[in-house]
Amino acid sequence: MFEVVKTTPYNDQKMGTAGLRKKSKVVMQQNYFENFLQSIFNVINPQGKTFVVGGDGRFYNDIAIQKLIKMAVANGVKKLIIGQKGYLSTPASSNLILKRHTDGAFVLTASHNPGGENGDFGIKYATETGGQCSGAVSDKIYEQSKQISEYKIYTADDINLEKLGTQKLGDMEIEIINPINDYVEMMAGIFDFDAIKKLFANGFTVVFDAMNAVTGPYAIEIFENILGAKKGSVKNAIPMKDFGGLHPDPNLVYAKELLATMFGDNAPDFGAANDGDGDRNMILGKKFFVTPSDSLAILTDHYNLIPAYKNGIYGVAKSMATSTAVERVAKKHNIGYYEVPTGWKYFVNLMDSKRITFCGEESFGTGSSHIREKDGIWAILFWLNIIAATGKSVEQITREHWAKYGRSYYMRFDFDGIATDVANELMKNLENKISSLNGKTLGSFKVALAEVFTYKDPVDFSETTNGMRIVMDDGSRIVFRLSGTSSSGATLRVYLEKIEHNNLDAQSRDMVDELLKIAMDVAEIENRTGKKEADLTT
Ligand code: VG1
Ligand code: CO
Repeated sequence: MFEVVKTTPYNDQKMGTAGLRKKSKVVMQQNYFENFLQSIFNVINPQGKTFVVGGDGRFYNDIAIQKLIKMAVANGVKKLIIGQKGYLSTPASSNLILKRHTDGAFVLTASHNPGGENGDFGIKYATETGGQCSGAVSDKIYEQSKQISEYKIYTADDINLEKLGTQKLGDMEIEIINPINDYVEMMAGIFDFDAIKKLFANGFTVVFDAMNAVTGPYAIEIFENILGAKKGSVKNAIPMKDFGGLHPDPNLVYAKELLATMFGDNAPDFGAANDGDGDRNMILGKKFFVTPSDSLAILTDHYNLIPAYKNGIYGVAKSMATSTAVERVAKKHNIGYYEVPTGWKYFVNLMDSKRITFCGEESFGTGSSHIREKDGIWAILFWLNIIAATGKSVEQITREHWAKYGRSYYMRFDFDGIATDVANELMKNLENKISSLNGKTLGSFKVALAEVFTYKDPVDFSETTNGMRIVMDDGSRIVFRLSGTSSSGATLRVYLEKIEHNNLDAQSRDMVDELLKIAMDVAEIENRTGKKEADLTT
């Protein structure tokens, strides 16, 4: 039965850096999910269209997917392609959009944010490009959500998401697919699986932490079943609604178990982790951590070792906040180089117009034009492929990179839970004075460029401002921006980079210390937030 249900707007359904992200309890409010989905439908007109649907398995995924199915029927959607049990990693969903030529996807995830009834829930909406919708589209959806008065739904029993194959609900087709197969096939088409198999056969050891989120089943299939890593190499492999209480963010703070293993006695040769929805990655060697910014630079430098890229790559792009390590690699290889605002959606036009092949962000995101999202397992396979081809360790590869290109000491400091108006005031104040810093001496640095970062997309010419940067005349940098993924309050991110060509073996914290003091001072952080130091350092 088709129903039109009256509703009233929530006024907080504005998408951030990557979709809508809220506390689970907020999304559980009456009609909250329905309002948001209908707002999307009202903007995109889903009549006759096909969408991919999945999620990272977190709390409320199952409920939201059933609602989505019934609303899709009522809104005239032609077909939904759904991952079995409702599972799909973000990269797997992007692959399906492109491979099956669908009109987009809905991925139910709050990505690296904790899950559960007291955690976060989220929705990423992607278009036929394979990437998340543009800022212009999400603005329209937000406007819709503020005036929504009804939504359409089809009343029926819940759909069985276990049963593979095609079924019908009303006039809509529902195809339940294995969420892993297409993704595995794509990876096998990019990397030298035989070389990696040999590596494992020769005793190379690895530990992968899926953090009880969506990539466990993908990792078991790829690393253990296909490539032959020892059984049990994949840890926390079963997706859980609350991620077993873990915060599924693969970094030095939250991937505690993995770090203990990799920095302990008898550490395996290689360690890695992904986030909740499988688009982020952390790379570790024996007692050794690779910063995501370095990882992007190193992968780019070694493109010729990978079957899919060995004939040459287009350029490379990074988010502005990411370190400039990859810029030096781009120069050396004489390929295009772009700096975009934070958020993967800004890479999409660059990939579609063949300006770039690789891209990455400091926030543990790396990827290529094989899809239009960052891809955690892709990055890990890339590293394994380099190791298999060179016979070198993670540490050796990274140290050789520093020796050749110099080292960007890099750290990010997050100041969490700031009242929104305090954070906005802080940024406003900084904006007002930022250009006056040009040419000034700050401590032992001289400012070469201080500005609000504005990006003009070379394809659609849209302009986006995102944070501020102070670049010193030795290339060192301070970047300030507010997070667009926190589910409550504001988070100020301060990114610091110090470039060294000779001093390659120092502690990052020591190397960025002076920049941190300058940043605290210039932005009046303590004064305005009461915080003497960051809540989280990655
Ligand atoms: C953060 C990261 C950004 C990333 C985004 C989504 O955004 O900084 O680099 O693209 O999360 O990642 P913000 O606005 O909070 O800094 V994911 O893994 O949540 O899709
Ligand atoms: Co993610």
